[in-house]
Amino acid sequence: MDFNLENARCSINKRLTELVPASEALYKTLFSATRYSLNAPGKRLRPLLTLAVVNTFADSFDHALTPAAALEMIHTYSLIHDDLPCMDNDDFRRGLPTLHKVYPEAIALLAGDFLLTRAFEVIANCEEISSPQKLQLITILSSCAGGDGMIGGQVLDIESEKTEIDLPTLECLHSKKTGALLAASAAFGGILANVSNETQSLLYDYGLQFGLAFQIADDLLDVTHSMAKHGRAHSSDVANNKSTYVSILGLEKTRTILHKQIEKTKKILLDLPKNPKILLEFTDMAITIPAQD
Ligand code: GRG
Repeated sequence: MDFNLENARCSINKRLTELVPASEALYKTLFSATRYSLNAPGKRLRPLLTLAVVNTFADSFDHALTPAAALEMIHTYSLIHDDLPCMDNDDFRRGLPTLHKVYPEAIALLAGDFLLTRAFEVIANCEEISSPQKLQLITILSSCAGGDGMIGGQVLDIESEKTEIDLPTLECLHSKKTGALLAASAAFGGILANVSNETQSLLYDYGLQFGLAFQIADDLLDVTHSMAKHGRAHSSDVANNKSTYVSILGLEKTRTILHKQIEKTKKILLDLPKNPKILLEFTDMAITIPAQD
């Protein structure tokens, strides 16, 4: 079975537009603000990961589009809230001014809340999947996006600002903040393809390890891009005194552990009961290894 990334991305974008349509309701500002962030050019990695898993086990991913779109809603909510002045206070996201720069801050906060709520609503109302599948999706999503997942990771991140943390603490922080939602995305694919419990646990682990590799690459890119552009590290992580892989390990060691982490991630795929070609290619596409200078 082939997986066409661009077709899959178009299908996700179309479903997102259907699930959060333009509205003429009294509170239409909420819908237009939400669509501003949702329609901005994100990579759609989390829903794509779900569809790539489904296509590894089945011929069609159509029934998976709404749950996959729900993952993008949760991710977009986290970005909107993360950019707010009370958190990272960022001015740009996905190449555009952040939502709170274009709409009032309270509307940005509420657009994030709306996306978080809507994600669970669209799964609960999805007609293409069974009730047991809905329950499994909601259970894993609430756990991975919640206090012991992404939100917990964000709290660890905030509390580690301006303090020096060690590598195991940084890894724990990122496995929750970034890894948990990617683990949920891979697990969503397993649930939607009705895989065995054993395969499901491999998929979850793959998503988690993929998340760590993705985060290490993101830390590296942040530094290499800002060095190339400004001649110094110039990111909000630096501005907020946050520990990163590069600040703890330095550039060279970070490159080395990125390569090791990518290998560890791909190795999990070799134990799947199906040809892992789509997921191996997805991993290579999604994790950019910055060029050495
Ligand atoms: C506010 C509850 C709450 C959580 C925020 C995920 C997160 C936690 C914050 C986002 C900030 C950040 C830089 C996280 C690291 C993971 C990461 C690189 C996110 C960006 O994901 P991409 O690259 O973004 O997939 P696009 O825009 O392409 O979707």
